[in-house]
Amino acid sequence: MIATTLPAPDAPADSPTGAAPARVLHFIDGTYTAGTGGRVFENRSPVDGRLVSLVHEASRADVDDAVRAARAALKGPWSRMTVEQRTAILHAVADGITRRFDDFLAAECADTGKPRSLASHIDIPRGAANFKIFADLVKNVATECFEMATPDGRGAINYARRAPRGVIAVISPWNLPLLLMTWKVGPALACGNTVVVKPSEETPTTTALLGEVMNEAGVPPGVFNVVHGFGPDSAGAFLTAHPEVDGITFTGETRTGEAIMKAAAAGVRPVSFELGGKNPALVFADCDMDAAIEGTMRSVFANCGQVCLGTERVYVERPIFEEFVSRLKAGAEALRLGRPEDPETNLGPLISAEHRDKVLSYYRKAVADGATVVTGGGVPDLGPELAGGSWIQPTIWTGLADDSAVMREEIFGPCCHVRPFDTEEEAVALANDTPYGLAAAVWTENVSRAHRVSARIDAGIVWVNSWFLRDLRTPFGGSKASGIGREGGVHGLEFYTELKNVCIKL
Ligand code: NAD
Ligand code: 6OD
Repeated sequence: MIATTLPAPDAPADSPTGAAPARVLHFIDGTYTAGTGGRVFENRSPVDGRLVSLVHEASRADVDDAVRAARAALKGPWSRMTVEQRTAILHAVADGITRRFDDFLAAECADTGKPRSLASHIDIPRGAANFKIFADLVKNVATECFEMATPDGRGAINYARRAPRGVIAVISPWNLPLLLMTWKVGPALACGNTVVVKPSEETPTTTALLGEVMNEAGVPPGVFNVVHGFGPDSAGAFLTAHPEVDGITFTGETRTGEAIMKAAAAGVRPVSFELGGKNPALVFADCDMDAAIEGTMRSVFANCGQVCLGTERVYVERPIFEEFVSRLKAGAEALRLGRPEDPETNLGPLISAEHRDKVLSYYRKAVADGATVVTGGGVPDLGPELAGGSWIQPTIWTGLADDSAVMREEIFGPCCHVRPFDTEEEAVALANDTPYGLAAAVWTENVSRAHRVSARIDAGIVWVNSWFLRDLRTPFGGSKASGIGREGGVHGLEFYTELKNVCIKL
């Protein structure tokens, strides 16, 4: 078996066993490599701050090597496979993830600190599903055909063909590392492209591990490549600016999307962007209150609030406002913070000390702007063993003005503001009063209202009486500052393939 790790020559002083920490390597042309840069960075556990691994940072030359391998692979055996052969290999990749479930689970929880119960239910199964769904989909995609008249009376036939776009750069975030990376690698490979992935510097391990599965499944060398590093002046910027990259698919912050879009302008390369959100939930007095509380609890606190689709603004119709706030408070206070492996844990830490500083700055801003802190608002004391982790209290506010920073900016933590409304008109206006347009949740038992309100909300995804209920055949993406394009089902084919018209004169 190929190793994602190398023994380190220099065990750091804080290694509890004195053993050398794991090393996370690049995966280029089917082989793990430390690269040429010689620099490593630390990957620390958000649970307790212990060193998880040392990660090799790609130099510009390493990124060149990865892109060169991906370009060469476009002309190799991968391009000569039938769609049946290619998609059979992608099924083998999905099966490989399932077979190595425990390895992926351990790696994902070590990098993110998220509860095992969450990662085993969502992150790892979706890692496998993301290959199966797109493998099955590309076998059944039809393209259009038009017959036309010509002056000589013989006519012509037009038909469309889809070709792979080429070398795709995949830049992924840290919140759902395997899920969000495979959500892009799955369709990219199913369409016959090759990829170079730059996972988040916070969560490199499951992407690195996927290289082993790719080799075991028979994916030809160079089709799937991984380089590690940061964004600016590092692997992310080297990759997105690389002239031999034909398209960039990115999930992350809107501001990073702006920087990547500038890089993509050189050579007019297409982008597919899944960006930030400031998602509203509208809770009408005619809702099923138990379902609305359960769904809002998940949408605010799942993954410690680090879900792009999560709710940060909750609008509740005035007659049920007090009851809703009090039940949400009780739910938040019942959450169990703890280690990933503890089956009782349902709230992990934030991803890093740096991200906790950012979220805490909003906790302070809320108070400075006059919020009522319904619950939380600070850092919990979980004892000396977890004192080095990035823990934070789940938090609920009321009483903020609609234009306060906490109401306008994405926080990406386990927190929300709850505000009353009086009419449907007002609720829709409040929901849309944001530069973002990713997702919204509507809670009502009135079916006409459900259709009416969903139609008027400016967002790429609206859930009614549910949240994060995913059918992978459906379009996924955001409007306004939340993204460009749609992935999911056939919609991703617009980005992952180049559509060509062939006109044949008869
Ligand atoms: P981020 O934008 O900081 O980083 C994402 C990735 O981009 C990382 O791999 C990072 O190294 C890389 N990067 C950063 N600067 C770069 C640059 N200049 N050039 C190239 N690459 C660069 O995002 P994050 O903090 O990892 O993730 C959280 C954000 O992602 C939140 O805003 C969240 O809403 C968003 N997100 C959106 C979706 C969606 O589907 N819309 C899904 C998940 C997360
Ligand atoms: O479910 C998905 O396919 C998806 N892209 C989810 C995004 C979650 C954001 O954090």
